[in-house]
Amino acid sequence: MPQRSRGEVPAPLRPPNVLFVFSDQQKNRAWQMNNPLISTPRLMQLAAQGTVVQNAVSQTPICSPYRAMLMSGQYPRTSGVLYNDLRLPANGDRLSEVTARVGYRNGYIGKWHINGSGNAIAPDRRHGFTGTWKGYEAMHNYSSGTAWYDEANRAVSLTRYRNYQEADEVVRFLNDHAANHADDPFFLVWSLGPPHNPYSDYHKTQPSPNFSHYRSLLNDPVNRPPNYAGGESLDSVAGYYTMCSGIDMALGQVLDRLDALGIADDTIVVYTSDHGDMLGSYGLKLKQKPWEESINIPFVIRYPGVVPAGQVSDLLLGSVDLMPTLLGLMGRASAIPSSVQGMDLSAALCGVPGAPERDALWIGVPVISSASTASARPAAAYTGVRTKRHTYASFKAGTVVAGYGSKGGYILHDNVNDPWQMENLVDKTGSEALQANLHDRLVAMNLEAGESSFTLPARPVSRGLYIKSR
Ligand SMILES: [Ca+2]
Repeated sequence: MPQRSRGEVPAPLRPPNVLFVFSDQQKNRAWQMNNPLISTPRLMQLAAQGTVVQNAVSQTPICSPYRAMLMSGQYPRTSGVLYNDLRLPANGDRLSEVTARVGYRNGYIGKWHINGSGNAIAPDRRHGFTGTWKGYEAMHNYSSGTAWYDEANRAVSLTRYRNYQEADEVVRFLNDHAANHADDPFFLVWSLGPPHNPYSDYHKTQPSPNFSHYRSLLNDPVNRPPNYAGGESLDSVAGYYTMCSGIDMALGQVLDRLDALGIADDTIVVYTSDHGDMLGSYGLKLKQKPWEESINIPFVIRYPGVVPAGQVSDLLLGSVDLMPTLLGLMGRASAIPSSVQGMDLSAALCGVPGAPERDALWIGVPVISSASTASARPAAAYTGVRTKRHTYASFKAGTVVAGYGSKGGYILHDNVNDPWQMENLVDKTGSEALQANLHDRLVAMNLEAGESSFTLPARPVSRGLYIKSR
């Protein structure tokens, strides 16, 4: 038997196709595995056939920074995309440029949001997606108006609910692959708009169970998240759940086509999201916050015969790790550019004994733009670390947050003993050694992420910024 070095994924006999699917603003607690009330049977099926990573983290949980990290493998300070509506600079080494270099046919369908502005993205701003392109920068119209701009930047109208119209395009791409390009592997990204607000736009999704079912369930407080405290209406929560079920139906259409074409075994399918949504937890809205509802995202991967089926993994997987990990799974680790700062975790995903893993991830929104602040109050700049067990974060001293003053502060949560993060352990008796250790790690990880100038409060204060100690 040939010897392999530690942590190496066996080279595939033929390069696998990659279908990378991500929704917008879907927290990890918004699918059936982590909330049995939310019906997502097709994602459950994918999970049974693949591996679920429960510690997938959106390190900078807002659109443009996540998408820049996906495409660059770099921290926001390095790529320059620190907040929304900043343009990811071209450098020739973005994920899709590398996949093209190693022989993949690229395609992109859906929301882009790393161009800075304008919904018609110029071809030289597509970072190597030179083939199929049904893209737009940022729109959250789901049932009428423009669907996307095509390869020649012609506007195409929505004729059905966005998910399903996009699924038709994915199917068209897959059919074309099977008919005309079966010998060339593809790298197709499908970037869905839902379940991003407006949550009232659920009504055209027509999934089952539907809005009325979820709204009725939520009348009973036992069916609400334990940390739900208002701030986002139950109608919005029900609309959000409905959108998650609607995505699942569209995903099912695509998974069925992979089966029908006989290419499911040759195709890596990833399902994830760009970040979550507080959705009323602690009374907060939206994202850009260090709590699980904001940073912990679904991550399901199916790669038959390579990634174990039916596994639930506690691997820590960050946004900067996506690009090197995908290239590793393609058997193209040697093509990972030196500009990439993330880790290739493909061997760990494949269950290779002794494969390298992370024991901590940097998290942070080091800069809040004025536009972002307006749409996501209260929001405050922070940096932190997320380990498998703990979340520790520092809000920037002097950051002005509506209703919370300008003191800055720290949070420390034990996500095993307190999964809903109800208790802030900062400065609690018995937390001293843990807190000191995590603080040292935060200082080190801020250095790694290029945030060493982030202003940390002199020492942890006794009250968290949002959650008062009990
Ligand atoms: Ca987003």
